[in-house]
Amino acid sequence: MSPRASRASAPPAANGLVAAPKSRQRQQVTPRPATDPKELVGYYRLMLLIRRFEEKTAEMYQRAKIGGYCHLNLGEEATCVGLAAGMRPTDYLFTNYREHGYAIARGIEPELVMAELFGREGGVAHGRGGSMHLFSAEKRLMGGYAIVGGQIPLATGAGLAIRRKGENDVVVCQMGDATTNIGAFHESLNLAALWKLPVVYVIINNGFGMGTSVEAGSSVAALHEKACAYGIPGVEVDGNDVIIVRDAIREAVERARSERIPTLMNIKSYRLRGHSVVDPDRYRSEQYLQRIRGLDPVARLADQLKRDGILDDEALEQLETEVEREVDAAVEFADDSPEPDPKKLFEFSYATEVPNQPSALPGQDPWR
Ligand SMILES: Cc1ncc(C[n+]2csc(CCOP(=O)(O)OP(=O)(O)O)c2C)c(N)n1
Repeated sequence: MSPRASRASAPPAANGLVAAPKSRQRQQVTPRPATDPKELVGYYRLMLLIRRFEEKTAEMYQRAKIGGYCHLNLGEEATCVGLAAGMRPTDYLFTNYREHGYAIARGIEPELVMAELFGREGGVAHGRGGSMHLFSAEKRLMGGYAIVGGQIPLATGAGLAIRRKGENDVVVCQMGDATTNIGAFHESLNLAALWKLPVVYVIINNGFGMGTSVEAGSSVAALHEKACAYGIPGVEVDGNDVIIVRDAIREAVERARSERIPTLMNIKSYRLRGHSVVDPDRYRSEQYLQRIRGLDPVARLADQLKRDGILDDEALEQLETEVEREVDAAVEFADDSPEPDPKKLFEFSYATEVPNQPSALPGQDPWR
């Protein structure tokens, strides 16, 4: 599926109401240059790393090494890698709580991510964030947000800050499909369009918000069409192909940078397991699961690499061994990393010292 873009300006219907756009203009993303085989192998390795990392995370959760909520990117690897590859390293990324893969694709060491999941001092957020709050100012990953839609106004504000400072960076704001039903989504898109903010809103549409399908939760199931309410481009993208995702993101990011036009992207993907690691996933039929397993983006890229004569079975096996070693090393690092000192619980809560910075632990008198 090629990315489809619509800049909707619907004609008034006979009753005077504005009709929803029926046929959308088909806009091919700028023809892409052939991807360098080395680059393709790099993307595959990263996708495989995310796949094995997330499988190991599920195992570590079952072993009680990880606590709290935990959501995996299994099945969404092409969106993680393609999204990161379409941005400049200096652009900002805001995500929801399903973000381990984005953090790794952004260049954060898997060991720092695993240590964060274990709640250890050596984690990327010093163990203060956990699975849903990965953060790295250095890599411009601005979090990991657990409140559905919480990242959207913040990402929009970051776009406003960039604009006011006259800087050249772009903000990418990732979210799930169900998040497009939240009020902050609409308020943010309205302001971003009105103020011409350099923000790209990226829906990773895995078809479900917990156990509710897109069709059951949204009056408009083609989610990119929600862009027409704000007069900005809405683009539908095949999220199982890393190159298609990369090129679609790149085009939207560069449009935001050079023309200050925000875009709403609807990247269609699938999650191979339940909503979180504790979800038994009873609301999806075996038939549905079989169909989406057949679309697996990691297997699809491995097949392509073999078909194009870029990697043979032996080379694929070699990559598998390397990646498994890397994931085992991440677990070892996390296991060896110390627990944070409870007395330092509030460290890293604020960027600068503020007079009313809380220092009391839960249960203690905050005014003492
Ligand atoms: C404001 C708010 N309401 C409800 C929840 C509970 N909740 C957590 S995840 C989720 C579903 C979100 O689905 P979606 O946006 O499609 O993202 P996905 O999990 O598929 O990545 C809900 C309702 C929450 N965390 N925050």
